[in-house]
Amino acid sequence: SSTTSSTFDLPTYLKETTPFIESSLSTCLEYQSIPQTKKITEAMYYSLLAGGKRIRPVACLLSYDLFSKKNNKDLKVKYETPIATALSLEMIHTMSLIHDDLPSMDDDDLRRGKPTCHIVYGEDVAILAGDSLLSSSFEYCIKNTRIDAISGDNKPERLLNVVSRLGASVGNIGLAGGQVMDLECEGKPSGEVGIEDLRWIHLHKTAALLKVACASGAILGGASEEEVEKVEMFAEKIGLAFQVADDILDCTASSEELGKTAGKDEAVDKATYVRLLGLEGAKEEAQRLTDEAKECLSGWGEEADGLRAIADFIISRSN
Ligand code: GRG
Repeated sequence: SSTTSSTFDLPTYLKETTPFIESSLSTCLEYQSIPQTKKITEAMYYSLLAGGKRIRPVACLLSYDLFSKKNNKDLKVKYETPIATALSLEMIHTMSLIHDDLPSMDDDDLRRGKPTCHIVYGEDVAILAGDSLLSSSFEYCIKNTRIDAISGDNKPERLLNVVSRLGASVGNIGLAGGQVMDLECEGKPSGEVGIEDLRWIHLHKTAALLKVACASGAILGGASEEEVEKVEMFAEKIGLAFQVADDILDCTASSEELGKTAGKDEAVDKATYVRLLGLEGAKEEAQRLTDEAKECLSGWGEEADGLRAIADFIISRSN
């Protein structure tokens, strides 16, 4: 594994790009003119703007950069084509977090250090805020993607390709399917859940959205089908690495915070990478997946350093 020296500096990129993503997110839902929609829209914005790493939008924009020739200083101009998709991805991600935290799912009171959507707005409104974020994400993507500015041929087809992939990533062979398989496995003793089950869950719960993030950026940037596949394979590996890293973080955090979480689901017999592979084994697995991810980019030079930096960030992050 080599972290070769690169001209791309991820902290600098994030310092410039995250505020752009967040300010665009803060106006993506319209409601001022319709007072009846105040409550649901507030609930949607509450979770959308509650912080978070914005990894999926960033992955989409960096994937776009790999193919687009646009290099404007002004991010509004540089990203006029992929920004709508990047925001849609964050809306979908936020929906999945709101629903994941519900009493009938993980039953969490806190997310990103703040009370969860259902704690603030009630379970009924939280369910509807999630549903609404999901449908608004498609509307937003279709209405706001500057199709005229797409590079390459088949402009409308590229947008249709993106939207169809977004849909697939949420459904029964995506987020929702991964979540159901996760619930099924939680009902079993951890000894009956194997590494392949865990892989399937995380391929769908976590990697699916990162895959469409990278694929859609590439598609809008003008990538060929083969190029899209390479970027997708990259995303699949970092999606899995992300989850292995999460299990490692959970394990190291819960030994520090023992007692705080006792009685919650962290304490129950649950299959995780750390449990199945051991802490050292899990660390090796995360590194192996990151190396494999970078190998998918071996056909590119320094123009892929942004994506390589994301891969490194995912396993070295602290939250
Ligand atoms: C309602 C159709 C429908 C689907 C939802 C609840 C659900 C089905 C799926 C659960 C998906 C889920 C919560 C997956 C875990 C993904 C994950 C790794 C979340 C943490 O992501 P980060 O670390 O979070 O990027 P931040 O806070 O940085 O945004």
